[in-house]
Parts: sequence; structure tokens; C-alpha cells
Amino acid sequence: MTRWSSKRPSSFTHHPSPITHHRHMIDLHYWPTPNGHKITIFLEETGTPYNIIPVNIGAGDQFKPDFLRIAPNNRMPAIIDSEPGDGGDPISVFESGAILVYLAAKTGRYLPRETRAWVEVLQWLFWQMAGLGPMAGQNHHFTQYAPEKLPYAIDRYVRETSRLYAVLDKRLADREFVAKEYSIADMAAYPWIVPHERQQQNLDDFPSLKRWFEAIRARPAVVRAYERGKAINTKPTVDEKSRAILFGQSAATVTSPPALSTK
Ligand SMILES: N[C@@H](CCC(=O)N[C@@H](CS)C(=O)NCC(=O)O)C(=O)O
Repeated sequence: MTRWSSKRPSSFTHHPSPITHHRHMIDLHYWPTPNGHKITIFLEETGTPYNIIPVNIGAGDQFKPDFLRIAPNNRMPAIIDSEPGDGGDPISVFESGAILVYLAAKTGRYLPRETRAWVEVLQWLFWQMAGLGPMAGQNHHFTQYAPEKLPYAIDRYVRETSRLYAVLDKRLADREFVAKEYSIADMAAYPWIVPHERQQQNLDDFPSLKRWFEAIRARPAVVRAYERGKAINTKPTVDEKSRAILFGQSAATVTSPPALSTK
């Protein structure tokens, strides 16, 4: 695996085609979490060759200067496409939804072009990005990671997760996939349903969602995506040591990123 940091340029706008040592056109800066899985699912579904560059978020890799240059929000995933369609300099993309849209446009897969079909996928993709992901993320935080068990916060996010599950269940009652055909909207939502037990949700309460979940889980590309994740990390990302890195962030973290950990 090639580390992007040591050899590649610090800006993607001022250096002409500098990459000569890559194995594949897509470098995926990744850690096996729900937002990371979305992208490996897409890449596996399309058979797009990619290198994984692990971003160990429990050890502080998200604050490394080279990563921050492509991911200014200090969150993974992010990608670098060294062979963009316009033949120009490498393109970097952060935010999993933007990455899915970018890769769908690049490959011509899983985001239909026709306006009605296109907007159907996009609205459910944005629903996942703005609703299911952040709310389930807060659910994880208050049910499992917060040092105090705060009943109000737990109740709020467990309920909101259940509401969002019901929305998806209803949507799936009369269709196989979130939009008309399997799309980036399914790929974005699925990894956030995987930890349903941790989110205190019972899939038996959501039969259409359960049927969809099992169908997606059985897809060979999805199985491969999760296998790639296991090869990178199987330990809990949140532990006593990583807590301060993950949960102590503020504006100061952005203005002066923490010193890098040695792992
Ligand atoms: N909206 C972002 C969220 C990404 C995100 O929250 N990534 C988490 C892991 S799932 C992360 O990198 N956390 C590092 C940190 O909290 O410092 C996306 O969808 O890409």
C-alpha cells in the first residue's frame, strides 16, 4: 500500500499529473465505519480498482496535515481520483454523499441520469446524509459512548432512529429498493442499518426494511466490502484511549490540530 502523504503534492490544483507510483486510480482514505463502508460497497459493486489508505480515527490519523488537505472536516472517508474524466490533475473529494455522487458520475452507475429517476435517488441520499446518519450517530454516542447515561438524550435519539427506520420501512413497502433500482441511496443507508441492535432497534418491527436489509447484506459486493473492512480493523474504534481524540473536539481542534499519535 502506498502512503499518499510522503510522495504526493500538497495541492491538487497546481501540480501537473504527478502520480506515477499508484496501483489504482482511486485512493480511498478509509476506516471501517458506516460512512467508510458506503464507499467500499460502491467500489466493489462497480469493480473499480482502489487502494485503501487507512485513517485510524481512534489514533488521530484524521488530523494528519496531508489528510486535512483533502478532508478539511477531519472526517473520513475521502478519495483521490488520479485519473479524472477530464484528464486533468487529480481530484479529491470528501463527504461520503459527495463521493458517491462523484463516483456514480464517473462510472455511469447507480445514479440514473433521467431527471425523475435522478432526483429520486438524490433525495433519499440526502435523507440518509442529513437524517439517518447523523441521528443514528448520536444514538451510538449516547447509548454507548457517553460517560454518563443521560435518559433524555438516549430516549430522544433512540426514538428518532426508530422514526427514521419507519420512514424507510414505509418507503420499501411497495418497492425492492429505495429508488426504482438499486442505487447509491441504498449503499448510503445500508451501513447505518447494520448496527440496528446497538441502536436499540428490532428489525422485526420493520418487515419491509428487514427484507431489503437481508437482500443488500447478501450481495457479493457488500460481503466483499465488509471483508475489506475486517482486514483493516476489527477492534472497537472507541476505547478509553481514543475517547479524548474522538470526543474532545472543538474549534481549537481545527485551528490547531492535535499532535499526531504514534499509534
Ligand atoms: N458527513 C460525513 C461524516 C463522516 C464521519 O463522521 N466520519 C467519522 C467516522 S464514521 C470520522 O471520520 N470521525 C473522526 C472524528 O470524529 O474525529 C460523511 O458522510 O463523510
